[in-house]
Amino acid sequence: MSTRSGFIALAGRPNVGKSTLVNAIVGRKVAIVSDKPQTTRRAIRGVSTVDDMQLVLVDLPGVQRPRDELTRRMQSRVEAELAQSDAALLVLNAEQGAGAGDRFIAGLLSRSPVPVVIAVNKVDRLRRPAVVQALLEAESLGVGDHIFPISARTGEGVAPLIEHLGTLVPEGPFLFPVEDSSDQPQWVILAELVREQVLRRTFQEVPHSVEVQVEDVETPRDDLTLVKARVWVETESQKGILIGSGGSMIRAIGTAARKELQRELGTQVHLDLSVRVRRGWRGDERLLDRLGID
Ligand SMILES: Nc1nc2c(ncn2[C@@H]2O[C@H](COP(=O)(O)OP(=O)(O)OP(=O)(O)O)[C@@H](O)[C@H]2O)c(=O)[nH]1
Ligand SMILES: [Mg+2]
Repeated sequence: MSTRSGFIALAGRPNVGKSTLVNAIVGRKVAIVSDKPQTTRRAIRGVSTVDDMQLVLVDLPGVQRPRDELTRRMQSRVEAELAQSDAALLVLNAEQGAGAGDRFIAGLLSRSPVPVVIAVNKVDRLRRPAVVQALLEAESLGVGDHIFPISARTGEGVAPLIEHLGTLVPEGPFLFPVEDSSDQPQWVILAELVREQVLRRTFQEVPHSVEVQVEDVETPRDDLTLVKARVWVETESQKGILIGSGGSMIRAIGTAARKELQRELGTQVHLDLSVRVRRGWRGDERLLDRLGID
């Protein structure tokens, strides 16, 4: 049987639904999702293998103007991944049409040699005439021969998109073992699931100031995993917010995160969470290296 396999890099502004779409195509949660912009910080490869076709979806941070070493690394990662992929999938938010940020990204993509496909996401939020309007705006970006209206949340329109992406990857051996769904090491997956619960419960600058590091994973029994994780914040007041009055916030984060870790690991989980202040961690190159953000 001849196989096809290749990399599809997702580009788009923060919060348009790139990670939700990668999860929908892979069929399981490989990337965390939140309603806060700049959720994704690393390039995450999500793998979908169906019959003789393997698509490697490269989820990327939303394209934005860098503000510090963290966001500088995120943007240079986006450019490097786009250059190395077989195709780029530009994701737009149908509710917002095509704005200046989208035009900037379209410009980047039009100068790259890879084929571009556009997914106009979140059509579940719109009536038909508004969807048509969003598709016209997408077309006006002048990149991409194919435009797909989709909802990553409901799955509407995702199957034809997958089928088209399959025509863009070359014949060749699978790039990942068929049983794999992601390239992320376990300690990163676990840390991200904890961070997702922090993002759900925090606002304004706090989500951007939080990073989670898993320090230790032990399996004393087949049905029990001990996970020790550290939540980094930048200021004492953020630490206070995350701990909450009488520890209520950190308990809520811990309870919700533990459920997610149990789902991921398939065992009972004991989660030991601590909150630490590290001023300016977003500019700390050594810490970013250790966190795998490169
Ligand atoms: N209604 C609706 N909401 C969606 C859809 N896709 C994503 N969302 C929501 O949009 C928000 C952002 O989704 P993400 O997948 O985290 O977006 P992203 O593009 O990966 O964002 P960054 O990682 O910050 O660049 C979340 O609240 C999602 O639940 C969709 O098809 N319909
Ligand atoms: Mg994302």
